Amino acid sequence: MAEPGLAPEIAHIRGACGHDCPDTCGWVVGVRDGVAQSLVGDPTHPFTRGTLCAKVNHYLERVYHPDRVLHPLKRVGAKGEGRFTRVTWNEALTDIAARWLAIADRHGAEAILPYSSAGVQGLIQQASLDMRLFGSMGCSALDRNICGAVASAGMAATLGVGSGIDPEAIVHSRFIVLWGTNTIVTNLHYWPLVRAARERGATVVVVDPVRTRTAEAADCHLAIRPGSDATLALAMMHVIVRDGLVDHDYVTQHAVGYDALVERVRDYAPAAVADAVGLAAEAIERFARAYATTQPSLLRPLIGLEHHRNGAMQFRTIACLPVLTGAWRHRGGGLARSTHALQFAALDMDAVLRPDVWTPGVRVLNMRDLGRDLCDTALAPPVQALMVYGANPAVTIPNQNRVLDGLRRDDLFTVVHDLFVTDTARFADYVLPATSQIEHLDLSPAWGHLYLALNRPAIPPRGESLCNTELFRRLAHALGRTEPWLFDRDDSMVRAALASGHPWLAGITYDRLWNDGFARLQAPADWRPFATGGFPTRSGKAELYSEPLREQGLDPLPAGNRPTGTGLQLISGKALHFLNSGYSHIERHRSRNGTLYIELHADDARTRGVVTGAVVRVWSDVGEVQAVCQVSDRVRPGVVWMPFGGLTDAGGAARSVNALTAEAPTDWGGGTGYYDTFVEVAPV
Ligand SMILES: Nc1nc2c(c(=O)[nH]1)N[C@H]1C(S)=C(S)[C@@H](COP(=O)(O)OP(=O)(O)OC[C@H]3O[C@@H](n4cnc5c(=O)[nH]c(N)nc54)[C@H](O)[C@@H]3O)O[C@H]1N2
Ligand SMILES: Nc1nc2c(c(=O)[nH]1)N[C@H]1C(S)=C(S)[C@@H](COP(=O)(O)OP(=O)(O)OC[C@H]3O[C@@H](n4cnc5c(=O)[nH]c(N)nc54)[C@H](O)[C@@H]3O)O[C@H]1N2
Ligand SMILES: [Mo]
Repeated sequence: MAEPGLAPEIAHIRGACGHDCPDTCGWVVGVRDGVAQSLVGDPTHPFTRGTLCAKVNHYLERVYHPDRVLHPLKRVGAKGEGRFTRVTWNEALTDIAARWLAIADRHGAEAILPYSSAGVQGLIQQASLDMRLFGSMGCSALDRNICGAVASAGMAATLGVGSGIDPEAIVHSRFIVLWGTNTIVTNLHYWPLVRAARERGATVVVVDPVRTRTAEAADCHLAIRPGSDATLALAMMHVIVRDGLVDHDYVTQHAVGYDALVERVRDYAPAAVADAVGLAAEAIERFARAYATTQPSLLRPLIGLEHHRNGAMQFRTIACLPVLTGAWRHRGGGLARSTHALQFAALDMDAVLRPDVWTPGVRVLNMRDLGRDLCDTALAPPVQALMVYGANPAVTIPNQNRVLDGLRRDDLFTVVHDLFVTDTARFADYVLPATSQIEHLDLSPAWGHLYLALNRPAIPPRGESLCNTELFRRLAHALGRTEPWLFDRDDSMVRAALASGHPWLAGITYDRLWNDGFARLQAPADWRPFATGGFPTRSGKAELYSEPLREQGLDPLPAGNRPTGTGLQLISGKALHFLNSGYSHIERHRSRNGTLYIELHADDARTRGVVTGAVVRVWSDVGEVQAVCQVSDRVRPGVVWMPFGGLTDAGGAARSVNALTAEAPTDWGGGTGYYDTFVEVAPV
């Protein structure tokens, strides 16, 4: 209690952003009387450096937004209508447990599908007690591969893993390729490191079909045709082999399949593939030579290459480049992608997820196919109950119309746990209130760097909201379960994860994180994972030729196989003021992106008779939306761009760009080719 007449003291509490983003920023929340007054980037966090982003600068508006769900809600209107009435937690939990038990009794527990993604990205709130509960019940499992899995699987075919070097080592690089990633928009806190490298003499090249903000800020932008990156990489290898730029010593010692690769790249002379790639042969020649002769050289891809039907092959192929040039030898050389695998290898994940209590052999459903599976009456057993948390599949999964048809099913019992009545929640039988990141405890392993943060709760849960772990403890209780591992406390799960004994966690204790907020994994200062080989592939070497791929009936060699279609190729990228579908219903953010729009090249606009500002019809094989037309020189002819997020379309319908995408599977890795969508555009 403060002295009378003095302002009550503000407490400053360290935490970390829980959004699905590579940056996982450290933040400091100023709290008075249980109310958050301020939230700023942690100035002591080396990656955050005291700044947040266009979204999280206004995070407290999200926390205190009038539309936040603060009590359990039960549906009273039709599915999709979004009419609910307030009920007690007891009523909601009792009914949900009874419905689940009845469904499991009648159809088997596999008729229950838990569906979650990285809406809250952290160790225990993202996945812990939920996995134990649903796993032990024998519910259907979910294959989560719309983000990162394809890239990892593709890279692993060449390198054995989906992770590369410590991204912070980029400051040592002299030639940086930001390959299918829009750093300034999606990975903002990485940009100062790119700039630092540049100040030390590095050249920055962006490979992206769209002239993004990042492309504009680079030394060179290669506006490639979408999906032709593997072809470009093979042409680069052609030049590298032809001009004697191969690090033979490295390749001989640490790679297999070099001769077969040389044979393969013969057909990929820059002049032969220039059209397919959409770049001039001389530009490819110059790029290849600069890349191979400037060391350390670093490739930095994130998601852009993965959301294609040939997504895994794109990653598998570009991962061959630093092997041929021996870039892995150098500090700051090689490839830097997600650090997810490094963080999770250090933590004791089995202690958190407890796979030992899961029912073996349960059905696995791919999140990409949610619409198809919900609509499939022949599925045995059919999905009768859906529990969505930390995800908004009505907006984010391909073929939105099919997802909505599935959610509309009268005999489907749907529960959604979220902070807001999302487009998915509008179809729920129960909407359960979730805490925001400043209301719960979590450990935050980042996928864009090697810092680990402890997110301390700064304020009590608002209203009757519950964090994910507490929700699953209560659901377990309502289901009549008593096993102690379904009721583990949040801090004990974090402590257990930190107690792995992994050398990179040496000295990183719960108490230290509680005081400092974050710690850097204890990777060696000059960590070069593959400087002397040691690739965790079957052969123990980098696999330029892959026997495991051949055994799966796939091309054992890198290949340029650009998916094609008729019409305009639609890229639907991340938006500056949204976090995937998040923030799009908040006016401040929405007004900055406006109504659904489409950018297209002047030539394509002319032949279709559409002009800037006009409302146009955009359709594909699976759906149609209305969008505001924006003639733009950011895209090349044949390519169009639309923002991804939960915008209403220009006709006022709650349709996102995923009304146009189809559930096209990737070559391997189980993902989907969001960006291999072909559309036509016409005046309304
Ligand atoms: N502001 C903001 N930040 C975010 C997010 C957000 O929604 N908003 N989402 C977060 C999430 S979940 C993720 S996974 C990351 C993703 O981060 P990024 O990978 O940077 O984001 P994307 O927009 O998916 O794709 C990056 C770029 O790939 C390009 N691209 C598409 N197809 C191709 C291709 O065939 N070849 C090449 N070379 N480029 C191609 C696109 O034009 C786009 O500019 O961002 C995270 N950060
Ligand atoms: N067309 C197109 N589609 C895409 C992409 C694209 O580039 N183009 N990108 C893809 C990518 S990379 C990704 S990662 C996916 C994202 O797909 P999703 O994960 O489905 O999307 P989000 O919008 O991030 O949804 C997260 C939800 O979690 C909620 N949430 C936040 N914190 C909590 C919490 O503590 N508890 C609970 N229960 N809920 C919480 C948020 O309010 C939000 O509604 O979309 C994919 N879809
Ligand atoms: Mo993602």
